[in-house]
Amino acid sequence: MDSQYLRRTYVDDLGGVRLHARDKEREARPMHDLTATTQERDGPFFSDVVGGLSRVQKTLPCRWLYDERGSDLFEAITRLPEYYPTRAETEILADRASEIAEFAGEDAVVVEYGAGAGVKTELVLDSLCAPQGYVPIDIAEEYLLQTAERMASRFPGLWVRPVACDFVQAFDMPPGIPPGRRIGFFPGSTIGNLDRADAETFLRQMWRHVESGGGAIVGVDLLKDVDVLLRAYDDHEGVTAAFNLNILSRINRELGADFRPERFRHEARWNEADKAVEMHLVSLAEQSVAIGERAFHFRHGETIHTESSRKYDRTGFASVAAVAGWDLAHVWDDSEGRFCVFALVASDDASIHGFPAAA
Ligand code: AVI
Repeated sequence: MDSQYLRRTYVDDLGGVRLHARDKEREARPMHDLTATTQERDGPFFSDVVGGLSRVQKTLPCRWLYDERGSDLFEAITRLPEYYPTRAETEILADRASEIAEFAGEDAVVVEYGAGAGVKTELVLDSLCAPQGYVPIDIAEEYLLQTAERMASRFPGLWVRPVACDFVQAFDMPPGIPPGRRIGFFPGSTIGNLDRADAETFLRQMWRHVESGGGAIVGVDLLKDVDVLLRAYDDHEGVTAAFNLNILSRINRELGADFRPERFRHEARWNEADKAVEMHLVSLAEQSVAIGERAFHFRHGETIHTESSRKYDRTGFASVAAVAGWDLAHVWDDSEGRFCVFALVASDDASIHGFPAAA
C-alpha cells in the first residue's frame, strides 16, 4: 500500500472504509477556505492533468471523467440505444442467474470493483444462494455510498462495507469480512479501460483479495464491426460527447484552469494496433490554456486522448487472466454474441504471485 497516496483510512456511518489522498491537509483547512483551488494544485488530479497535458500526445487519465456530472452522464450513456454493452451484459447476468449461483456457491461474499450505481449487482446478489457480504469499491464516493445504502436495505442481513478508493491502486480488503467464498465482480467491461499491464496488475490484486479458491465474474466487451463500436462511443444525442467534454469543465472548476470547452469537440477513433476505441478531445483552433502559472498550447486539430476501451476475443482475455493466476471456469455470451461474462477461479499456483510455492 502506498501510504503517501492513501493518508488515512476511516470508517463512516455505514461502516464503509474511505481511503483518501491528502485527507490530513483537507482537515487542516479553516472552515471558510477561499484558497481551495490552489491547495488542490499539488494533488493527484493536478499532477495527472499537468503531466498528461505535457506529453507529446496530450492525455488525461479516464478515471477523472467521473465527477458527479460525469457519473450521471455515464449512467445516461448506459441507456443509449447505441451503447449495447450494458444491455448485453445485463441479459447474460439475468439469463445465467442459476449458473452464476452454482459457480459462486452458498454464502458468497461479493467484492465489486467500480460499483457505480450497482444495478447489475442487484441482479447478481438476487441470483446467489444466501450471500453473506458485499464490498463495493469505487472512486466516486457519492454513488458508492448510495449504492451501499440501497444494497443494505434491499438485502437485510447482508454485511455491507463500501471502500472509497481508486481500485487500480494497491489496497487491502477491509477487516471483518464474513467467512465464505469471495467472488470478485468486475462488470461493465471496465477491464477494457486498462492497458495490458494494468489489466494484469488489477487481476493479480483481485486474486489477492479473493484468495486462492475464490472466484471472479468479469464482463468483457468483444471485438466486432468497427462501425458498431464507434457508434457506441459517439451517439447521435451527443451524451458521450458531453461526458468527454465535461472533464475540461472539471479541470476549470477544480484546478482554476481557463479551458473553453466549446473550442474542443469529441471524437471516437478505432486504434487497430491496440484493438481499442479511443476517445479524444480535438482542439478546434490554435489556442493556449492556463492552469495556474502554466500554459498549454494546442495546435488546430491537436487532440487530448481521454480514454481507451480495449476489446477482446475470448482466448485473448482468457490468456491475460491466466497470466494473473486465474483459471477459466465458464464463458457466457449474449444472444447477439457482442459481450462475454467470464467466470474465473483463483488458481492455487502461488508462484504466479511471487510468493514462495507451498512445500
Ligand atoms: C466504464 N467503461 C467501461 C465505459 C467504456 O465503455 O469504456 C466508459 C465509456 N466511455 C464512453 N462510453 C462509455
